[in-house]
Amino acid sequence: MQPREDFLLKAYELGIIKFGNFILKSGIESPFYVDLRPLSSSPQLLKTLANHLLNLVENSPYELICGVPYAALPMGTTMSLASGSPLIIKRKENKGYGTKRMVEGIFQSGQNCLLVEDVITSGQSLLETIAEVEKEGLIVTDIVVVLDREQGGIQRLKEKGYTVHTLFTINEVIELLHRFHRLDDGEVMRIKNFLENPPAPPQKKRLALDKKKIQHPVAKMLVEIALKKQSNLIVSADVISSAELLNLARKTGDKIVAMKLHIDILRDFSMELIEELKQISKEKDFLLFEDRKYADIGNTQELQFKEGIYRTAAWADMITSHLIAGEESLKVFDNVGVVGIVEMSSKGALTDEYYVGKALNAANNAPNVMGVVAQRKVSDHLLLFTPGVNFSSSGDSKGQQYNTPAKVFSEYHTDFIIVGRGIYQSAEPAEAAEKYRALGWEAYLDSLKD
Ligand code: 5BU
Repeated sequence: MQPREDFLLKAYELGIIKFGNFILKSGIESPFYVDLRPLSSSPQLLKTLANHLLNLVENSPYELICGVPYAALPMGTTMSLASGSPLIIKRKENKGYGTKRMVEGIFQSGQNCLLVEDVITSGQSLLETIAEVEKEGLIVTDIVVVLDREQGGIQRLKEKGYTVHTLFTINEVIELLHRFHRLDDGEVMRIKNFLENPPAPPQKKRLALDKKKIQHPVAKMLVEIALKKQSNLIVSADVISSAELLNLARKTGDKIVAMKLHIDILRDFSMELIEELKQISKEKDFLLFEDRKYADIGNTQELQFKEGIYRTAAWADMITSHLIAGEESLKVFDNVGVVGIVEMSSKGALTDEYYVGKALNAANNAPNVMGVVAQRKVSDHLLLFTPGVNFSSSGDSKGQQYNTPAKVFSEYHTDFIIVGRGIYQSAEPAEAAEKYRALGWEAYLDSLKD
């Protein structure tokens, strides 16, 4: 018996592959289930596996090793111990607790990092990990995988130019287990049939917005409007006169879920304007969102929110607030949905990884926070708002940086796009809003397919 075969049979005895009926994460019913985590319970087998994996990559140019969490972490560690190549750790997600970066360890930009993965299916999670590792300035050329489920993942990675080394394919595992009498003919037939004709995953009936564990009443209202209007669009009405503002509200009101305001840039603010705006927002069913970006101690924020000439507390459904003053200072925003600023769109923004983690922590702890502004997916239960969206421009001369709706929905998994100049500076704001609504919604639906 070859050493690889011996390893596989021993690993099988540990329970790394089970046969029967299993519902996978995708909703597909599978006749087998693979879980390599029990390997850590046998240090000897883990060592043997690490040596097999190291043999596969002996001619690869890596300087660092990174195991994709969690199952491949012990594998990467064991490979690091056996080879002497340093290990780096990629966090599974930035949950906002603590302050850590996405990749931990000592490394320099430009170093080549070998990724280690336990099982590859569609390749999606590996692609996401690669993107994060590359974002740190590391170079990924080679990936080593213990088991390929032969569902297109390897192909996807190869198309993107990565070299993938696999220890076993699922067909090979089935054949080996059959040859060594761990599987009978009937089971092999059933599994091969499944592998050759993989069933389509059940249709996702619910939208991502629906699935978020949304608690805040204003967030619920916003999502209801979004689903009704099939729109993820918030228009940023950065105009300086009441007439322009009301005109924009009338023209775009049907297409949007909320109108975002900087009420203090108006030259002719009045409470009458607010009354008219409220009337239009009721008729056309959108929320009023004051982008005030509070950033002070609670007492001052309360005065700014409730007093002064704008009396924001009296009319805004939603407001933005920086989180820099800490969660206690957010308590003063009652009867309104707070959108916390976690990360800004402008070039050179100081909202780095460290800040994002701390800000998210504060946002998660404040019950009146309904969502956050960021340029990436940050949370499963807070709504994500992304400004800096424009079809036709890549930025302005004052630091703004733009992305297309397709990019922010597919890469950041945003919930709502915020568009200012792309709409209000257009010759036909109503048409522009419809374009951002329709193409934005399409990009959003597309992003749910992965
Ligand atoms: P634009 O015209 O689409 O660039 O307007 C973007 C709006 O979003 C504008 O009102 C900004 O104040 C707001 N904004 C932003 O652009 N980037 C950020 O990170 C935050 C807010 Br927070």
